[in-house]
Amino acid sequence: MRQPLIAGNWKMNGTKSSADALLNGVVSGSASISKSEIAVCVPFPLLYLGEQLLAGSSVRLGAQNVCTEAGGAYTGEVSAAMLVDFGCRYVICGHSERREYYGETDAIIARKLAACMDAGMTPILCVGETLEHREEGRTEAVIGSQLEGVLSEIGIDAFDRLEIAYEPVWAIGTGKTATPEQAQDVHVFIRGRIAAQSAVIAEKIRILYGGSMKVANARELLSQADIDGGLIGGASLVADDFLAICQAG
Ligand code: 3PY
Repeated sequence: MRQPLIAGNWKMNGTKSSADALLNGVVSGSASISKSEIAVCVPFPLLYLGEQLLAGSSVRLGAQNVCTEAGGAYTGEVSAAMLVDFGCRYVICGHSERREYYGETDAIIARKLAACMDAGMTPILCVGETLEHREEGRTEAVIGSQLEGVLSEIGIDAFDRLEIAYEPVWAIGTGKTATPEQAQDVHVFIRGRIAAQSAVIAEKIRILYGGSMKVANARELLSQADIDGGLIGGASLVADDFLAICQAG
């Protein structure tokens, strides 16, 4: 059995005071939730606060990006070792917003995955198709190629140490959500791609759904056999909503 992972992706939101309230709310509500593993991926400047406030709770801390390089003259970047130093367990890699706005390719994403794993963290690899891809019937081709693009760099064994999030780009920040059946179909496809190389890893790996998962649709999405959790955008910024999704996991 794969324990569901519900990870909040705060994106570029939060101040010290709003984060303080949100983290405290999540920590106190999490005490009564044992079904799901819970994580919050906060912006870099809030990591220190996250480390302090999550200490002693079961809520894990995560980041939303990492540098491909280990250290040195890379102005503005943050290394995997720095994230470990701040208590990070998870790092979101290859979110569609980073692929689209910051030109992250599969090769760059593969190096970020490797940097996280070398430092002992668990990356969450995001894959997903645009509306255009879906309408052209290219969903599986696009996701297959995103998976292949990293598999060819890091190898199948590395998939034992990461999580995958299927995030249809057309459902991100749009309020649209894939139907449970649409999401389940893609999750089955992803698991099948991994099973073609390792049945053992395919059975173990958690595949989360992301893309406007909210209280109203979480239970139905999370009840699908191959949906092993969620990567939660906007709803992770409201403690009660995020906790209700964790409860549904
Ligand atoms: C969303 O739900 O909008 C996300 O992008 C989650 O990562």
